[in-house]
Amino acid sequence: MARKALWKRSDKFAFGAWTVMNAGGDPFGEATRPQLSGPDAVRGLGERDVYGFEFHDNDLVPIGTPPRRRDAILREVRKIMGSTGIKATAGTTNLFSHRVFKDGAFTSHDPKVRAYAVQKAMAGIDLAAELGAGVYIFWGGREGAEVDVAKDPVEALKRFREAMNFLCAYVLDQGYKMVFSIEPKPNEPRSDMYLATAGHALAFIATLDHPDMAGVNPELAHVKMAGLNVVHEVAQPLEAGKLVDIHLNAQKPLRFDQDMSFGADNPKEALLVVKLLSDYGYAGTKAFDCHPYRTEADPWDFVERNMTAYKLLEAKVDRVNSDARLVAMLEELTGADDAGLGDVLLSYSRKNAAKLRGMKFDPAKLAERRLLYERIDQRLTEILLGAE
Ligand SMILES: [Mn+2]
Repeated sequence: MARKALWKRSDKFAFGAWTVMNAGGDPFGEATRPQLSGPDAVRGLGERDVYGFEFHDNDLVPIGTPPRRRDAILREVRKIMGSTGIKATAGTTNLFSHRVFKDGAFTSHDPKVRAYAVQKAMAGIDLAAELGAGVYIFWGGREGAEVDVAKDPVEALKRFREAMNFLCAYVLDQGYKMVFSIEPKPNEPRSDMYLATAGHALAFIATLDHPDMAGVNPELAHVKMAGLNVVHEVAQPLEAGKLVDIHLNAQKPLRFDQDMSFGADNPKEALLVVKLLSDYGYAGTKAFDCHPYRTEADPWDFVERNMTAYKLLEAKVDRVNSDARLVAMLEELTGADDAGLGDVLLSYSRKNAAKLRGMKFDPAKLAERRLLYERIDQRLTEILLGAE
């Protein structure tokens, strides 16, 4: 791109190493561009002033790599981190590619597969700690079922919890400064997956031995695959103080996992996600988890467009928040008169209940208040389209 870069490292953008290592293969076709190595992926991102990279254990260290080779790869990655300034921001375990996980990892029927999965996650956590990553992601790619009669979902969730509890205790015992993050997804590659949305993940986290050690990294495309609202998907963990990372991308609703670039499908929705993160001062990394179109020869236009889209949307958020017409309409909408209510709705007490019981309301009159949703939505559209 000829345009001057709009982003800086201080924006805290991150990419999954796997996003640029994606060589364009899909279930119907072979790779369409050269396969980058893990270190080359990290280098390319670092050279483009990306703040951080996320990685699966096997993005850097393929399964079966001898220990000496592992250490050599790690030295190379550390050297690239030193020379480009890029940080390792999140690690994760690949518990889905190898056929051993064809029926799940933490939720497999086979205790040996479950034990292998936990062992692999321990090694991945060690790797992440060695590179200084403060977040460790759990995306249960194979934790699900096609045949529910053959896999008790209650038992599966118990097994999932056992694994998470074991690994939380491992992190504490090692003294690593690391939080866990669950990445929900409703389906694909399994027909149905456990922990389908941020709400599912939050409820599950509350049942862990160390709920304070775990949060959520919602992915916009994942919830969109279920036809749900991406802004709400991000808002719930944010409100719960559990948004530890976010995976930004785009997706047409109710389709296969398209993993398109941020803003590529629905710019208004993307704008509202940026507004949410910005209005509430989200301070974590903003990671892109998507991949270049299969028609691309290399991943670098893709990397630049994602960060550019975020920064342009961020500038629009400033416009939205300072637009006098929009601000006035929103104030009218949200500033209903509460005279006479006092603190009656703030907290329950017998006194407040008695007071509320005695209040007189005129629902017909209340219903007359104008709600300028058409005008507000249109004003947002105008700002997005660059109208005066
Ligand atoms: Mn993701």
